[in-house]
Amino acid sequence: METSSVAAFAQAQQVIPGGVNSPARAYGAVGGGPRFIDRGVGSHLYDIDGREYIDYVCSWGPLILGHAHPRVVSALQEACGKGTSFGAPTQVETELAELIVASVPSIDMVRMVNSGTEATMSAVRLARGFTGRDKVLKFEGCWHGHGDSFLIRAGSSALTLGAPDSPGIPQGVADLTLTVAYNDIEAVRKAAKENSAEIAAIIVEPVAGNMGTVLPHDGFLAGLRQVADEEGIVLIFDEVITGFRVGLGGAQERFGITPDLTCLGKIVGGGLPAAAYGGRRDIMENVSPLGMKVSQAGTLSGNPLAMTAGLEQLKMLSEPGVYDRLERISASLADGMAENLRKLGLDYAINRVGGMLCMFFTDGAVGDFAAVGTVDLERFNRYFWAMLDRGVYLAPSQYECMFPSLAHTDLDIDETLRAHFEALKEVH
Ligand code: KE4
Repeated sequence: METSSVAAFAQAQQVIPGGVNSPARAYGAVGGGPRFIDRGVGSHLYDIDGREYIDYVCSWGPLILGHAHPRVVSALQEACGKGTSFGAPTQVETELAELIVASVPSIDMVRMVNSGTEATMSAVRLARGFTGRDKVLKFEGCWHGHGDSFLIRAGSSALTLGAPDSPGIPQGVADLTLTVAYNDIEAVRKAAKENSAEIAAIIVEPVAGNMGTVLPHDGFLAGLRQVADEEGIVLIFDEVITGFRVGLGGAQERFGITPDLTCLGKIVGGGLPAAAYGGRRDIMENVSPLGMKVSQAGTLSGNPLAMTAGLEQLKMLSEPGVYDRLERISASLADGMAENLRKLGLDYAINRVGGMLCMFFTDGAVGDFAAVGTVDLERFNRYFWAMLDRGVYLAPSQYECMFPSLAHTDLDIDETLRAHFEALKEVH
């Protein structure tokens, strides 16, 4: 079999739609084709042609400790020898649940699932069951996975009416999803009044990570909390990205706002398929088999391997000084990028919270989806390839984040900043 990624991609496309098991990996946004990866070690990836990269995708967030961390690998090796899945409770599930409850301020009880999509779908179903209401309010530019209720964009109507964002989504589902501008608390208040007593949940990324990195404006999250309290709406923080990324307690701890439910994913599985939803005990005690018995189930939910990897990773993240180190690594990267922009006379925005950041190919501040819409995608795409050719592995989209890990060294940062400067010069 040819070893080139080109040949591997052609072969994969014969039997897998687009040759990938998640569309973003197909490089559709940036053109060309993906590099097939052979292995990852620490902060580096190696493709099947032996090329080495400094990795800022880190599997789209999960590998906050870097690839193949020795403690995670050895814990998994031991767990594998005891069997990979039983479909019966194991104590490692309880251990991980207890650590999540101890780490995330708003979580009294938590249910493990297999993906962030499952977590958000389940949290919304639970909010609908708990409130007896049908509508969900979400925000432009936020991604909550591929559940039907989320694949809705703000329709052509003035503000909020939903329109399917994918074939296969019934209009009836779209009619139940309201979408407003991120950071526009007045739009939220207006939608809540216009749909009074009909909204089950507000779901939000407390720091948006799917339109690049966009921070909540002062008062936005507190405003959501106030509207939810006034209107009897369940406030769901989708912390699939921010959970354990912007701090051990996630964005809710960093910004001091307590949601009713929280969705976790990525980091919580230590690189294996695991996610979770949890929150207020009086709500969670309605998840089947308890209370109202809101249905949710899964053959591999809480499987021992993912629990083992997630537990080992979260134990290491719980050690003193870890987030100070991640802050130092991430700040040195962002500050160096900003210095490069200054040297080149460029006024691009760099948004960062903890270990998630994004540089936008547009001048001036980027605080909402509309501002993100002004980026120069063609120039980003050329920059993406200029960085890849210099051994820096970024997400193939302007609408994703850079995720430094605790494995990134000062040398990695220096080499990244050198590539960044050269790549910016090349595309301007
Ligand atoms: P998954 O189903 O992909 O595990 O999680 C869905 C999800 C939910 N919520 C947020 C805030 C998310 O960012 C995601 C998934 N993130 C994308 C890209 N940022 C994963 C990459 C992909 O789709 O391949």
